[in-house]
Amino acid sequence: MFKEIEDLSESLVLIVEDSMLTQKVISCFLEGICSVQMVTSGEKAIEFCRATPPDLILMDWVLEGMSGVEACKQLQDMEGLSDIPIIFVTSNISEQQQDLCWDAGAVDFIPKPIVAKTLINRVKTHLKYKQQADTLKRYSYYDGLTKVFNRRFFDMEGARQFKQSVRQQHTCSVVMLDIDHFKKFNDRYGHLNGDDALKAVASAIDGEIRRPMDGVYRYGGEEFAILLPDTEPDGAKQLADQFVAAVKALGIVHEDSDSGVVTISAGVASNTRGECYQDLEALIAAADEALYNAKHQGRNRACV
Ligand code: GH3
Ligand code: MG
Ligand code: MG
Ligand code: MG
Ligand code: MG
Repeated sequence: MFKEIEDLSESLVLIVEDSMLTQKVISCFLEGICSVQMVTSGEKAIEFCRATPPDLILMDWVLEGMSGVEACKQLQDMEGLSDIPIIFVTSNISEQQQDLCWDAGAVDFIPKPIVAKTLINRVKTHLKYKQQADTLKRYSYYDGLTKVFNRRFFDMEGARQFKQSVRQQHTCSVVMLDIDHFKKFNDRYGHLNGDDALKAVASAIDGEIRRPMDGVYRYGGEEFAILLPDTEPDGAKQLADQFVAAVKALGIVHEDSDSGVVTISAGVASNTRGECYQDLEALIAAADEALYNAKHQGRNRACV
């Protein structure tokens, strides 16, 4: 779910520097502005970024083993790490070195000996840019009302995951959910209460998700889709039953619903070796058909 960020103190800067003295100087200048982590080589920087992608990297030029430029190039080519801004920190930077630095994908450089104000301002500027870029990215992937992923991201992620599962010959599953008699809920309790119910339903569904690769998406008005990579039909059905139970357990009063509270219906479909679909659209159509059956069998249930 989407979370807002406010200041730079939560931003993480990785310092790649083999001189203890320079490490101390930089971390002293940045104290109180952002959090700072140190590594002493390009190899360790890559390892660190894989586990914990920082918001900014301050990269030394001359390092033991891989050079700073080489580490910068490798990071720029790695999936999910290419948007981490890298600033070189280096002495006597020649015109040729400046060329190399830009070509490797750096966003800036800071000359040594380090001037405190220059370091602080460049770091602050790039952290703010990074934060704004991250925020925009989040806004473009999340639904404003329910804070789960939006339809736009579903179309991107769904297609990518479907192709990946076919390539790896893994089963992937999708669950389509629809709130029962939601028009009547709006008619009786008003649109604002309808919005609150939608938020509560989204949050209840999200609360059942345990694996980081599983995602909840607002597919349409009061419809949600859940993408479950590497999930067999039994597991997907079990999770769908959990969604149905979790929403009912919210106990949101709905006098025009059969059970007296807000409920959902769910349809499950899986792309397996035995039952394979041509594309994501075909898989969704199968889940929609199952959802239709759930509605016709009396709602408040999940069907395969
Ligand atoms: P069924 O059980 O067959 O799904 O009936 P239903 O009334 O839920 O289905 P229908 O598709 O007829 O109505 C969906 C309703 O969802 C209508 C619409 O007003 C409501 N809805 C869609 N998006 C929103 C939203 O963002 N906020 C609110 N409050 N209501 C929404
Ligand atoms: Mg060095
Ligand atoms: Mg609907
Ligand atoms: Mg509905
Ligand atoms: Mg089937």
